[in-house]
Amino acid sequence: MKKTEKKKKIKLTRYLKPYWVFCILSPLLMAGEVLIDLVQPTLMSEIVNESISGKAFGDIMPKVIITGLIMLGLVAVGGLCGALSAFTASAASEGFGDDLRRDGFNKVMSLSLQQTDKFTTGSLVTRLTNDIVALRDLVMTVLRMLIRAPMFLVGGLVMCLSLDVSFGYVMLAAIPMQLVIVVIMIKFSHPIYSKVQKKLDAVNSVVQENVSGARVVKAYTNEKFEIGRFDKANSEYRDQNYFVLKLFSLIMPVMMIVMNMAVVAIILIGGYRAEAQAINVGDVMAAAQYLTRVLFAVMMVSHIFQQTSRAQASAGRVREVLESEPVIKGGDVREADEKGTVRFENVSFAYPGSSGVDVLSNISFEVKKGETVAVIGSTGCGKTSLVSLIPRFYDTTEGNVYVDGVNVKDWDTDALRRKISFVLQKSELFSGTVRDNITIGTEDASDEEILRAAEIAQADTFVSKMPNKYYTYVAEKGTSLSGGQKQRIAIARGVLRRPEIIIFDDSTSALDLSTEAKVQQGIREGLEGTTVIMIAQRIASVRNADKIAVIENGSLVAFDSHDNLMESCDTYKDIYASQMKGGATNE
Ligand code: TTP
Ligand code: MG
Repeated sequence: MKKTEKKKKIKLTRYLKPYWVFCILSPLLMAGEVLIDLVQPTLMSEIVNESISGKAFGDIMPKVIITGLIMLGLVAVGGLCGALSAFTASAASEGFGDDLRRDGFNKVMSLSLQQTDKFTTGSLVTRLTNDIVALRDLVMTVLRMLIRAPMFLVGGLVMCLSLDVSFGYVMLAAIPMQLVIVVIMIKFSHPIYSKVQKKLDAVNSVVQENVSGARVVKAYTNEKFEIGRFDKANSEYRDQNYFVLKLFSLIMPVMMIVMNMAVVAIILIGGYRAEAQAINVGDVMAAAQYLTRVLFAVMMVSHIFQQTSRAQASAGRVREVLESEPVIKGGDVREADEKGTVRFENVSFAYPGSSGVDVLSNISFEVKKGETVAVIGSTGCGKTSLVSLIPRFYDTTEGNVYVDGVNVKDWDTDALRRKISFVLQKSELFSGTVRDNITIGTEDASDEEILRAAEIAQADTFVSKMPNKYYTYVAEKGTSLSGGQKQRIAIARGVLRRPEIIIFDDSTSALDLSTEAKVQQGIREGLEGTTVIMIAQRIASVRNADKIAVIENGSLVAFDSHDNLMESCDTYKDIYASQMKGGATNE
């Protein structure tokens, strides 16, 4: 519908704006350093010329000492300028990188699930770290080199030619040679950089998957295969990077050779000219120094280009993140008259990016405030997908979902999601204490409230036995807890919010039937008035619900109470019969 919307272009240079003072100061200070540096060879030549002038030692010394002191003083001032220039450039580039990373992270947080899935976690990590570092480095280089290089180039040329115009021939030969080398380098390295970053994405993805899936890998002793997968990604990354590095390691010596040959040429020409009394020996030395500065300037330019081409690849990747607009954008409704109602109206749904196969088709039903509605159906029939539409994790392809009588597309997304607690099928815990994990989204809860929520979720029974109770540290992803313990902490988190609507996606699957019954009773008593939508596999878990939605292959085949379904719904009767046979239902 809104696919034609124009993409916002983001200029990364705007991230330099807050640091504009530093961005001006740094090159200015650098200019000071360069100017002083350009004077040094001239002062040096004066000392040399004076020393070989044949005057008496006593006559030479005062001038040598004074010039030497001036040189020293200038070096000190130049050094100070250089240091301050480096400070200011770092302040600007670090600030730039920091702001960019923060905005990038905020953007990632705002994206819809389908978008983060598409980027892949590995790539998002590389983009927010490595790519931003490349951009920060470029800012640093540009601030430090952009003024230094042309000043050295022009200043060095002028000073050198002012000593003797015939040195111009050397320049005329050496500079184009250096430039050709620079152009060759840029031409070859530029296309490689975006490939290098892509390979790094792959490396990060493998590391990420294996660290978070370490248990599976170990359980299936699949380390060899995974190490192989890593080696492949890693060596591809190395090869791409290696190519660029080889190119540079070849080019540097070539540039140095050109430079040294040019110095030799200056000394040769200068030697002849000095013999002809056309120039002083000290001036020849100064000319050689100026020449090296000119050629260094060309090398600096090549360095800037190299970093620019690397940063260009990174800039594209960072901009891609910053410019993605969340596919799911909220409306502006923040309040409604109804509370705690959910209505599906002819809803069909296919996952974005899938080949358009409907996961849900034409589903309509209504949940009233305070009702408990269960959703049952065989694995993969679309239960999780169905409830994901309520907090608008995804948009329907047809039909509409209404919460509190308002279309979820019109709700402000935060306001909508604050009404709902969603206890996910796979309990996600974060590293931190038990308390931290329960209070996600309700950070200001009191100890009393937390305890009450934990009691309802039957979590207090085991948390109170832990060494530091609610302040016990939970390892990353809750690895230090059992599956059922994790589920109960996740339920406590959902309860603590005191939502209008609470959704349990098979959240009691790891609990034994008596604990599950206690949780359900706790919720009925503790969260009175809250609408409960509960996915479950076991009839025993759902039979007390006000209504049960029976899903089969993405369609709603019945929506009624347990007793009525036992009379009228064959699918439900089949599920019941199969579970009775297995003895899963405790009558
Ligand atoms: P689910 O809605 O996840 O099915 P379910 O919750 O009923 O299954 P279970 O009891 O095992 O939890 O999936 C329905 C279909 O949608 C299934 O064919 C897989 C597909 N699917 C996607 O394509 N992308 C997704 O992100 C998810 C969650 C499911
Ligand atoms: Mg599911």
